[in-house]
Amino acid sequence: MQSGVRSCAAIAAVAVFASACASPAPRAAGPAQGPQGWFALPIAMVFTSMDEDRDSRVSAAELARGITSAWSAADRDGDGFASGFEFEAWSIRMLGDADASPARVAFDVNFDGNVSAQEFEGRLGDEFGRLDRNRDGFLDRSELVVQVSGQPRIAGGGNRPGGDPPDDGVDRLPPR
Ligand SMILES: [Ca+2]
Ligand SMILES: [Ca+2]
Ligand SMILES: [Ca+2]
Repeated sequence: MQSGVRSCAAIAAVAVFASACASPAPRAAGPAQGPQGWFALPIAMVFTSMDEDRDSRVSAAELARGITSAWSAADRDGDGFASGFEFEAWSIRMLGDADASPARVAFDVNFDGNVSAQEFEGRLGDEFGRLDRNRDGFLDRSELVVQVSGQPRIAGGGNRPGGDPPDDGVDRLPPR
């Protein structure tokens, strides 16, 4: 069972949605039941593409080089800014959707409608730090997937009194 869960997690890191792995026998879904299982974050696809040595984790050095490469893909005309159109194209290509998280507003710190190289690097660096839960300077696959319970959300969190860590805890970690 444990290895089955692990292989589902590995698959989830590649595919965006792997809810089919979640449970061989689907429960009777109530009306409030959401998707459940293991999910890879859209940003995980960006980070895993930076894994140059294919050791299945992304180092800080790989991140630095990966950001340079990702930026040249985002700023297609090389003017130093990713315009709204350029960023949308990059988001669809790399995150899978124009509205996938992190959205452009999360990059565009000064709200001028463009994402500068500095804003791009800053946002991806912040995402890396936020996801590196064990603070070892590497992003492992286990830090790039989240488990979603499918249970209705309770405002303010804490919907799992049973003791499991929050399934979406990566969103609650403070930035470094
Ligand atoms: Ca690596
Ligand atoms: Ca900006
Ligand atoms: Ca780590």
